Amino acid sequence: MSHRDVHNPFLFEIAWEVANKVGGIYTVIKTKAPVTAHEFGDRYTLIGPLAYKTAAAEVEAEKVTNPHMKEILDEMTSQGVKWMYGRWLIEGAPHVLLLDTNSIADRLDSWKGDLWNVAGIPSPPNDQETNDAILFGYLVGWFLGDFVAREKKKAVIAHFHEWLAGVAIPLLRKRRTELTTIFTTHATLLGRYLCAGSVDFYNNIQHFSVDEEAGKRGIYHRYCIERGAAHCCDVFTTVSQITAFEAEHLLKRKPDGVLPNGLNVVKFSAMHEFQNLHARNKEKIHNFVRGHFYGHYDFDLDNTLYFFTAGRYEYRNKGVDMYIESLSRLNHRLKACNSPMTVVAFIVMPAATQSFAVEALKGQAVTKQLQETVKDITEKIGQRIFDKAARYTGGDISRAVINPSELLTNEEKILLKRRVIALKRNSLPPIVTHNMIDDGSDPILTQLRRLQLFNHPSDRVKVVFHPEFLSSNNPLISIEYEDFVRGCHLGVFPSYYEPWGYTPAECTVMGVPSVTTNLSGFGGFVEEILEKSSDYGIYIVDRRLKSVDESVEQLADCMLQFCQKSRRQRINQRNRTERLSDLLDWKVLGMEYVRARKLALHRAYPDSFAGSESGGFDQQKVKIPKPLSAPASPRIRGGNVSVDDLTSNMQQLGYEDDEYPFPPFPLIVKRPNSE
Ligand code: U2F
Ligand code: UDP
Ligand code: G6P
Repeated sequence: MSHRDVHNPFLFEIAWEVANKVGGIYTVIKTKAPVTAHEFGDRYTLIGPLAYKTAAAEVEAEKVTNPHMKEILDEMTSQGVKWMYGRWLIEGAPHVLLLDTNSIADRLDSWKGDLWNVAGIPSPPNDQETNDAILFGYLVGWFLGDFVAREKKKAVIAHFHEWLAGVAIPLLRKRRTELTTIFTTHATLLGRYLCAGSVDFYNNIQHFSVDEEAGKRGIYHRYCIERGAAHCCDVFTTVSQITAFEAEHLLKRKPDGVLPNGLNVVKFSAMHEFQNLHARNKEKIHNFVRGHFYGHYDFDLDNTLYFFTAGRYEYRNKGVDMYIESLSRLNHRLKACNSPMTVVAFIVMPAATQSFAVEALKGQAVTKQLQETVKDITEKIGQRIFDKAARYTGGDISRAVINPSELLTNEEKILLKRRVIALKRNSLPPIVTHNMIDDGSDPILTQLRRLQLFNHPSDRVKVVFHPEFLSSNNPLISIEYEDFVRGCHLGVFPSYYEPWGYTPAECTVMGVPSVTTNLSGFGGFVEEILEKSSDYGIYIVDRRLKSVDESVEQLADCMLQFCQKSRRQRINQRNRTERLSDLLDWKVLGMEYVRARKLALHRAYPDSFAGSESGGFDQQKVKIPKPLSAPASPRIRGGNVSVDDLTSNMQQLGYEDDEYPFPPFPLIVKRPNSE
């Protein structure tokens, strides 16, 4: 390759979820944008698909100022490609280029033929997702190829996320396009499919016949795209050690490094503000609970804890099976020890529904009516007390004070009784808030019923399955997901397959304790850096070395211990949890992306580094912004090291020219009993 300026490269980041929310990758790109935009400025452009429904709300169109890009896009327009260029309306406001795959659908067949000839990747006719991936890949390949042909001075990095954006990688490699590519996979297709079935995944990972397994599941062509991208990129990365291990065996290339997912951490100027937010949002959840449990609302909200799990509905992969089983054991134990505590355990996972359940809506309505009646009456009582007192003109002062027995009028008493009678109910509070299409065979409902978690008054663990994501427009529980998390006490995510797992990480930065597992990318990450993470409100259930039954037991124990904490201990623990948020900030974790890009540049443009001692690299150490320091920072595994020390240690992580330090991943999993 010719000499190019590797110190001020252009960066293109390509993903199906750019300005297009589907799953966790959207969170990755969106939250990372501020640090990357800060580093690259106008040399940074994100490329995604043009989804007309959402694009207008996500992106503000602007003129293309880069002359090369303008020429290319004009040319593409003349050939029928529709696109949108602008600023993504998020923090950091990066440039985005959205390409309309439908506008060029007439080329699909010829591109499919080409993909087969060039890369040996087959594509069946009716897989819409794959068709989109191919159209998108060819458009991206076209754009980037033309860009490096015009931009001759600066190096160009193209960073692709997930197989859906991966088609361009083998094309660029085959065409010897003068740029460097990074491919980050956020899961493997085969891993996700195998785990969702009843396979003992981690013990057999070395032995799967990958082509055959992909073929059996009808995803061979997708698998080929993923594997092609992994093998043709200059630098291959995943989001966690566990996914790196998985990729090595299922995609047959050992990743060059791990890029853990960060978050854009917002610090409140007053440390205790997040605690106030907890109290305020908990009040909103209380309101829902009063309504939902009407007629059976005999427990004390001051001694009630809110647990929840949330995410895409992947029953086994997200560990919902384990969550419910452990809740049942917790229920028995709380009963056995006569605990004063009640746990309300939520499951927030979208599933197919017809409507809200009438019983659930009725509960909210009757309690709201009662609340309004009580509010009306108390206002009137206040007015009466005031009137009587204000009329005092001297003499016996006791006559100026209303007689307590006359506080309520007869009409008010009747109205109040009527409202209270409406609270009587013959059924138990429902375990699910909606009418499910699949009521009879839904795995969550089936297991709740099997374990008889029916919200009986004697149950110390109550359950509420909300088969829809939360939003403030919801008539039952009107709250945004983030506020709901803040109002809860414990997030429980006992995943079996979880390449990263944003949900427990989000809990952490909001100062909400959570449970994860050592099979999740996030759990592995935490285990590596913290000595005793449970002290800081991150409980890690062992799903590697323990049988299913032992893991369930461990989770039940951990929830029981949590129930035994005093309010003061909970407040204290939340403070410690929140302090870990610096570790998850992109300002720190973004450094891994910096290193991956440097490695990619070095591999693709070795000539541009010639002449300097280390193969041409800046010897300058990468600087990590110092996190907020707070006294008594959490202890890091391996000794007396604080979070602050860790971040400064990370500053010392020098970059090795051509090698990405990749710690070995010792994964030993005990065979589960009941699989
Ligand atoms: C990972 O989560 P994702 O957000 O990638 O999960 P999804 O968006 O649901 O997609 C998972 C894969 O399944 C594919 C999709 C992805 O490759 O293209 N897929 C599909 O084939 N058909 C569909 O209808 C929907 C999706 C990971 F699981 C988390 O742990 C991480 O936190 C996250 C971010 O790194 O990435
Ligand atoms: N989430 C949401 N609304 C909800 C529940 C969850 O927006 O009611 C989000 C949550 O904030 C998280 C994402 O869904 O960002 C789930 O990401 P995770 O990495 O846990 O799993 P993935 O879906 O990527 O496998
Ligand atoms: C926050 C608030 C406190 C409140 C507490 C309740 O810390 O600032 O005023 O007492 O939450 O905590 P709990 O764990 O019982 O919900």
